[in-house]
Amino acid sequence: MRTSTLTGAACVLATAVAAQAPAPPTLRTYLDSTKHELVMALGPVSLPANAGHDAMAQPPVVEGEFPASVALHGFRTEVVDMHGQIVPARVIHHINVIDPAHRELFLPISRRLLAVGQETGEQRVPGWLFGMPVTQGQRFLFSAMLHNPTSQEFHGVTIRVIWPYRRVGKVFPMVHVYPFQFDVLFPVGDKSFDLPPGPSSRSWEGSPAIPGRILAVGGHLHDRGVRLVWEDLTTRKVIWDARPIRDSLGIVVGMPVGRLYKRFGVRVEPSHRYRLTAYYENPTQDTLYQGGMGVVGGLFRPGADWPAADTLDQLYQRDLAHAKRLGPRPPPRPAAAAAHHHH
Ligand SMILES: [Cu+2]
Repeated sequence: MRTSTLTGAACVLATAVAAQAPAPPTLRTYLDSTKHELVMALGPVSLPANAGHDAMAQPPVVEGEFPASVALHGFRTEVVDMHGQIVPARVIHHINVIDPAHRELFLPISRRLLAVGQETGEQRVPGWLFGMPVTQGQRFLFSAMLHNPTSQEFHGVTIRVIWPYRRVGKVFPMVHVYPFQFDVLFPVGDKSFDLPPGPSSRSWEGSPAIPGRILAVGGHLHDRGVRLVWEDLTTRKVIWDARPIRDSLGIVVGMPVGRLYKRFGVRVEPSHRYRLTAYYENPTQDTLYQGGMGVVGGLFRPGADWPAADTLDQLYQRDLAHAKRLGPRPPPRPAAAAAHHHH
């Protein structure tokens, strides 16, 4: 009897607290089998008007599990408010989904399954041909960084990452593919860098853990970015050379996508060395704080078994801590740079 009275009191207390504080955002992952879409939905989140990503409460990094064994062949994002009205995609600063059980292709860090910014748009490959297999119960980390450059505030916002899927059959999808990333600020830590006045560039070099073929490639640059070049230094061949797509105001609205599978892909080898260079041109007299990023990502067809993650590896541990936002943060923004336009 005594126990139930105590439970009752605790229950009343919990209800009172819940009435005051907004519900913390939670992640739901489910299959929409009529649309053949796997959905990751995070919410509710409040987005105050005119709020930068460092000025608002961010949803926590959350862990999820894939609800079924399927093959994914694309993704898109969707942001809606509590009434189901579409919220502008500009509120997405970035969303990352990582698979801590497998390593990245070019580094012993967790595999990046998805990295999107506001300009990424919808990406899709033919589902009968290509698919990224995931298994029921497989864990992932979901991290969303939001901001609200608009003058309207949004409440009860849900962020959805929607992946078209196909059941894995004996024949289809014909080719199992896995995502990879290659970032000029590899191996670990924050992926933005300052831009000095005038032309500048950043690059990183590395080799893949296993051989295989790069089947599709896309990338990400910020507004002052002029070019992204990814090359095989051993053969001196350029794999991908892209300039950003801009709107009439010069804002980067996207990057071209290289559908390398149309010419059977580009082979990469552990014995070769690869380099990615991001070129920037800053027309102002000032250093642009955290104004640059340079990354390519795409689909890879392994030519050997994909190695499991070595969870004791130093880089792996530092990267995972950073992904969970436990690692060191970038230096605070200087007051003079506060008005800088980000993404
Ligand atoms: Cu960026």
